[in-house]
Amino acid sequence: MLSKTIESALNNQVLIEADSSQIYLSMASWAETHGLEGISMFMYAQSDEERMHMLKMMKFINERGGHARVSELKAPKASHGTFKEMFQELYDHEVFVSNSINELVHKALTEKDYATHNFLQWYVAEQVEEESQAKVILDKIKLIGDDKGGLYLFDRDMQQMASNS
Ligand code: OFO
Repeated sequence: MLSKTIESALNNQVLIEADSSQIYLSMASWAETHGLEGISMFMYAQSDEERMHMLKMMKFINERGGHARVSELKAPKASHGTFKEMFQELYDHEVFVSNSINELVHKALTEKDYATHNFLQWYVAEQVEEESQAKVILDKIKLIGDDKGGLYLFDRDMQQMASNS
């Protein structure tokens, strides 16, 4: 059975995952309207993944005797200066999510809720992967610089990443 404190902390994370899905959906749409097809496919896939993170957490809350809440979401920003800035925002957002998961893990331990602690390990591993993926993308972008041919290849790479994830 979840304590009220853990239930509300998990519900807060549900909101963050839902918010992440919205942010990435908005990035996908922006990229699609800028001819960045591969990047948009990648961002649509990221958005779906975040929704899956949200659903997984909702199921857990309900299974453990809590009540998973669906909250109102604020609209993410609709446009981005450049795709480089967009990927920097993606990276920063993943770091924010990792910090939030770490806080949750800490709370679960403090409350001696080992079931939740165990459940959260999946998110810890997922965040390591997502942060490192975002970092690899930023490194690639640095390599491209202003090379147009490089951007074309990068966009194709992103399409590949989207179909592998
Ligand atoms: Fe990429 O964040 Fe979910 O967990």
